[in-house]
Amino acid sequence: MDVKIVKEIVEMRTIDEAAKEILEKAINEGIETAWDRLEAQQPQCGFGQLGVCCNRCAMGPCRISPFEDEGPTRGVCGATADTIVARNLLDDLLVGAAAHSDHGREIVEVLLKTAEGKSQGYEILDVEKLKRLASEYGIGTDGRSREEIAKDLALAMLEEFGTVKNRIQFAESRPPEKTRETWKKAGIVPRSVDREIVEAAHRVHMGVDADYVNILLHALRTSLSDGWGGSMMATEISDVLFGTPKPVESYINLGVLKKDMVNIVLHGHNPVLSMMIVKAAGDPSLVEYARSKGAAGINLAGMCCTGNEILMRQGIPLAGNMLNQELAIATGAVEAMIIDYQCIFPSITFTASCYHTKVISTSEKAKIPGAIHMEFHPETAYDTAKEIIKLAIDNFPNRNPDRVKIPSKPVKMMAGFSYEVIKGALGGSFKPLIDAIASGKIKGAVGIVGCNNPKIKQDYGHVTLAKELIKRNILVVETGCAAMASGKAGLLLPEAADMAGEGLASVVRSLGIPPVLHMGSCVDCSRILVLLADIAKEMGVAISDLPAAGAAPEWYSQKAISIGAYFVASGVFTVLGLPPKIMGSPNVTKLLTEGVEGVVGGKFAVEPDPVKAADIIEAHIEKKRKALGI
Ligand code: BF8
Repeated sequence: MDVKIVKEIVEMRTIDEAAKEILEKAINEGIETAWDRLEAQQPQCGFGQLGVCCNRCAMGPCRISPFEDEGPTRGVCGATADTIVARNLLDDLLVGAAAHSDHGREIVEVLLKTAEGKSQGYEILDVEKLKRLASEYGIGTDGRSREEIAKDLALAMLEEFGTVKNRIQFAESRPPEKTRETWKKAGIVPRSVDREIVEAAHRVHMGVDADYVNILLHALRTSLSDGWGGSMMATEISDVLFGTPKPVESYINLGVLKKDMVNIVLHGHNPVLSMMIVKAAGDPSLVEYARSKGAAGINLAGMCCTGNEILMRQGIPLAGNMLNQELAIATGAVEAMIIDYQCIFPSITFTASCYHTKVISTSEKAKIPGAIHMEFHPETAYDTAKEIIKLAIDNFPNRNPDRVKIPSKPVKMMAGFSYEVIKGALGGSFKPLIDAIASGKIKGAVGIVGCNNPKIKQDYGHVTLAKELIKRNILVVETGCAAMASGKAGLLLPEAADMAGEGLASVVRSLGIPPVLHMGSCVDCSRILVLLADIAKEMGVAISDLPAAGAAPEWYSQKAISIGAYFVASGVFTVLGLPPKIMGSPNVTKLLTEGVEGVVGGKFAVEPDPVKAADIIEAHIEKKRKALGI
């Protein structure tokens, strides 16, 4: 292809400079990526985009015409556009909530096995947090060993997935009373994690819930069981097992791969795998083995949220976010991509087949044709981790140096801003932050979260919105792929204060922190919930009263739908960069963008232009400040 045309294509697809270099290489080598497949799918189904296609029973598939007087207005069962759209949305959301929560359950199970001495290589690292959580659950700690406490805590949490307790502790003890009141009034207090998800799956069956309002209320309840349940347990117990994050410095983009080392990319979500690989990669016998194969050592790089987990706790560099996954392989420098689950393109084995890269799947839940499956179990975790790394090392001599291209400039960043670190930096109380907000130095705070989506130029939505907000003296906290986008753009550095408004800049400079704070992986959006809850409690208000908002400028995932819904259900105004598939029902759209505010205090807006999104968010923050009298 003509060099100029290739450059133009690349410029349209991403703002990540390192990704541009490799995307160019991929195009020249004929390697297909998600951007090509999106193009091949054009035009995408209009009915599907509007959410009015129903494919859940064998009388269908049915579709409702979006145009009045044109085509059927009911499916074979009689479902209207409202019913179909609401059911489809709940279906998406329950899948997202299940993904987060199943991940959470696995971590709690590892805690249980570790407490019982049945796991290999894991330990309880944050004993203080373990004790704090145990007290929250009413579990005694005095005179008891960490294992005894951990066993009781793990069992109490595992019960919250089922139907025995019918209450989720964090959803009881953590939100401000005023926020919980709104849930009680609306009848959406989550009862248990699995119960809400299973009930959601029941409700979307033909002939069950046909009332769109009722369906959407359950969607909010299901999302709360994720945010204040499954995801929060994932975060807290990951901290107990692997340590609560503290500020770390590291590097990001495809330039973190090393020419002379065995490169292993860790891709997926659960730190149970990635943290063990990190541990095993430090084993002197493996480092020696890598040298015996002609490599200078073993280089680990994170991808997607499992990358965030090992960055936050160990400072392991990040190769990039979701749309970087195929490009990492296209560098020609990756010996192994180790995956667990979620956000992993099934195409990566196809990409890998064009190079020497081996894809190693590890979860019995997530096998990919073409991958080598080496199943990971807590009981044998360390041994399996070593075996996987050995396989990567054995692959090093197969690398073809003529096909290797590694971008030269990784970007420095700072991460590790857990709830505890932020509170600690403020001197143990949120009062200084509240004072800064009251004085107007900081106008408010926004959580930018979520994914990449090839429908939006990679990282453009995230980075533009973050820059706009900090310029307007609005503090930004981030997780997931959004945080990585900011990392690549240099926003996760204290020096980025230069891009912030005067007030915000003065506050973050005095604390030595960046104006955009990396709070972790997507399940760590629960850290944002706790932060908001505690600030609201200190101010004696509901979360919905705070000058705060959420945004997901480039979301793609069903998990992001669940996150957006639990933000809204917790009282947070949330702006999406892409419309969810609901526009085929004006009633559902109106309820989610207007009516729901009167019920839970939060609502959705959709704005693809990140500058306009910043305008909307700023106006919302000003409105909330005024209502608070500041
Ligand atoms: O769980 S931000 S693309 S990696 S879904 Fe996935 Fe989205 Fe990235 Fe993290 Ni979250």
